[in-house]
Amino acid sequence: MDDRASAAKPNRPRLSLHVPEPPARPGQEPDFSHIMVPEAGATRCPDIAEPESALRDLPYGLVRVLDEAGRAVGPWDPRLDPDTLRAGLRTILKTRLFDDRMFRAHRQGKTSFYMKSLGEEAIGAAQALALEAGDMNFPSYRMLSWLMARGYPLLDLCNQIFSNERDPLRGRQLPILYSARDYGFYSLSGNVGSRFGHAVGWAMASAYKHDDAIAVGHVGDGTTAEGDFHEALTFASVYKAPVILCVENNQWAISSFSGIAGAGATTFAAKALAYGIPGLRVDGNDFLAVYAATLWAADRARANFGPTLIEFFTYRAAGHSTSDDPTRYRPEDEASKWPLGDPLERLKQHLIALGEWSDERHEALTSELTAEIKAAVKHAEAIGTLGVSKPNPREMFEDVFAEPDWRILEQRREAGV
Ligand SMILES: Cc1ncc(C[n+]2csc(CCOP(=O)(O)OP(=O)(O)O)c2C)c(N)n1
Repeated sequence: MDDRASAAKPNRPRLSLHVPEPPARPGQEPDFSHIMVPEAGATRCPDIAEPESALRDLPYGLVRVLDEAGRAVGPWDPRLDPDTLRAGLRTILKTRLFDDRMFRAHRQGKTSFYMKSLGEEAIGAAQALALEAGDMNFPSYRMLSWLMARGYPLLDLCNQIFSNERDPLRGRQLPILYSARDYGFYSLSGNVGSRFGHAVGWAMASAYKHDDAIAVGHVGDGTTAEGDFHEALTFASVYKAPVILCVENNQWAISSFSGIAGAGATTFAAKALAYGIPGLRVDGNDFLAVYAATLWAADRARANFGPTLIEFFTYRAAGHSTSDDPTRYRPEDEASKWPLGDPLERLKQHLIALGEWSDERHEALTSELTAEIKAAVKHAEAIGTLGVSKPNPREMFEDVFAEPDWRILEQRREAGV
């Protein structure tokens, strides 16, 4: 075959297929030298009324507010008061401590599955605080910090994760696929990408009804390779939906790196250009930058300027889930070398630099939150952990459709409940 091809076209180079490879594999030195980190404050902050045609440099910048010394600098500084900053810190810390506790609970056989958001907690935390109560988040599974910021009860989280008889979703979902409409948190789905279209549809409905609520949707970098991503962007652009579409570029899908989803060719924020909507690229480990970019996009949406695509540039410091072993596909110490640091440490440093926080207060908060989590876990354990107590199987057929569908009726009959 090869011989025939070269004999037929002697002057042509042979084609070669480009298969992207991450810069480092297990056993090699982590290599982030390809990542350009602009100075904090370097990316401009345009007026929300500027047309998309004037914003085309933004997808190639990186909105950063916190500098190396923990100071807030530049035009994107949201000038938050210390109470909001402390609320952000508390949320990030609570999410991290809860994640750790649940990861251990999985190893102890108390739940079947868990996913951490380690390193990405600033995104949900800042957005939950920046957006309003009537707005709706169509989340990815690394958005626990949104629920933490909005005060969702820890006991309900534990009951769902332990799959016990008080599971608020009555066994209809995986342990970490939460649903909490009253907290602005639309049901999660195991089908990655499906929430993007729903976010756009919900936002279109809000505009159609002349309401004032906006939607925010999330996908990971890997999920941008799904058709749902592109369909959602088309609808959002055509109907100028009041929606913020977010890509959490945490560098990895399960074991495939972001290059497999196209990161080598352009930025994820730049995907917005083809749809004629603004794209922002934002330091996802910088609570202030996430807050400011979210507000900017929310203000645009509320003023009928339409959707914004935001790429949050971050790093998934933990494994993909409890089923994953990241040491099989990336250097073990890669997370510690991430050039944009740790969102918890950076916000803590900022508050300390402002004179609004201290190591002692941080330790006291850690103890307080640890005790709160421990109490919720103990309470949920008393109700039951995996396999020990269960919701009544009959309930999984209820509250699925407004009127029970014939399939539901048939399945319920077959199950004899
Ligand atoms: C439609 C669909 N395809 C594949 C999967 C299997 N799957 C679950 S998570 C995942 C990786 C997603 O990666 P990314 O979007 O980057 O999110 P991250 O886990 O990095 O936050 C895949 C392929 C799925 N759940 N749904």
